[in-house]
Amino acid sequence: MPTASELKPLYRQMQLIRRLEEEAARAYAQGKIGGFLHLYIGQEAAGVGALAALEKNDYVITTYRDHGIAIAKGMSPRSLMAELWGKDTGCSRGLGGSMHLFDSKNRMLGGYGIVGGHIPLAAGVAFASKYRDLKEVTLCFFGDGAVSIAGFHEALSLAALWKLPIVFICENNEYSMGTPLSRTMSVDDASKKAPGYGIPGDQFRADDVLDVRDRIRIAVDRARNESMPTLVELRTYRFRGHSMSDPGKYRTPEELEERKQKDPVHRARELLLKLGEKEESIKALEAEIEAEVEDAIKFADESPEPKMDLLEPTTYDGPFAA
Ligand SMILES: Cc1ncc(C[n+]2csc(CCOP(=O)(O)OP(=O)(O)O)c2C)c(N)n1
Ligand SMILES: [Mg+2]
Repeated sequence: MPTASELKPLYRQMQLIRRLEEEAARAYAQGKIGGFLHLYIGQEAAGVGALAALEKNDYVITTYRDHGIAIAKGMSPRSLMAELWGKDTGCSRGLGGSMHLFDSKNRMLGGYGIVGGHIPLAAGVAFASKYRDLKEVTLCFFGDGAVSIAGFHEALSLAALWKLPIVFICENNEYSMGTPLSRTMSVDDASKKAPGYGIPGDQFRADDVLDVRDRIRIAVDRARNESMPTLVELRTYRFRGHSMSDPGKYRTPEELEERKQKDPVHRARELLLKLGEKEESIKALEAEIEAEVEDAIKFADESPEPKMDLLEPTTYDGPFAA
């Protein structure tokens, strides 16, 4: 039986991510954020649960839908929001934006816009840990759309062959932009591909954050102790459009409503109450989160723009390229 004290910090992270992104959507509509903005709303239990299975020195790498993963790996809300606002105080000095969050101190290695492009990079990170004989694990997140990309197959093939300490996590939210799963994958479950590489697979719904933590921990332990990769498919759903410019006409309002009934953040809140946490104590926690979100917005609003002289050295062979 789980306890309220183990669930509370995970609920805190999920609610913080949810509120930061709701405010980011508002800021986008106000023109404070440029470029793309892909929200993680609805998928929070996947990232928060999986990262709860990691040790501090483990690595994570993910797609452009990266805000929740960055926060769950320890990035500060100020650093995130300032990056979304394109400000100099952001995690990538305002030059990367939403899709290119990066936080080497917390071992969050991005934020990648090319579908599936980062999966071989993740295998490289895991290779480096193994080569240096360090007991570190790499978690690599990608969407269902990436399973049909060459990089996915190359990375899994080598990770399996070289027995790399990595967990591949397909966040299957049923759509690649507006294209449903049935039109992009030949099987209904990405983890069915694991036996083809000779590695273990797992598949389950990512609605319950503690369940996600416990199941991913099995794969993380396998990576750390046996240096054996695992391919996991997490079934999830995004409540917002693919990005801010997507009106979502490819799905019915009924489908969306039905999925919202399983909202992982509400579910964690209800479970907290069932486990004996008092309503007032949850409200106090939520007030604390609101203050943190407000502080991050104020910080982003008031931060300076990136300096123009960063442009050239960060594009080619300047100090950042070293
Ligand atoms: C190689 C490549 N092809 C196409 C695109 C355009 N594109 C951006 S996101 C996306 C859909 C990816 O869907 P999925 O992997 O399921 O991730 P989700 O957005 O659902 O999290 C596509 C096709 C791209 N960024 N990279
Ligand atoms: Mg998808």
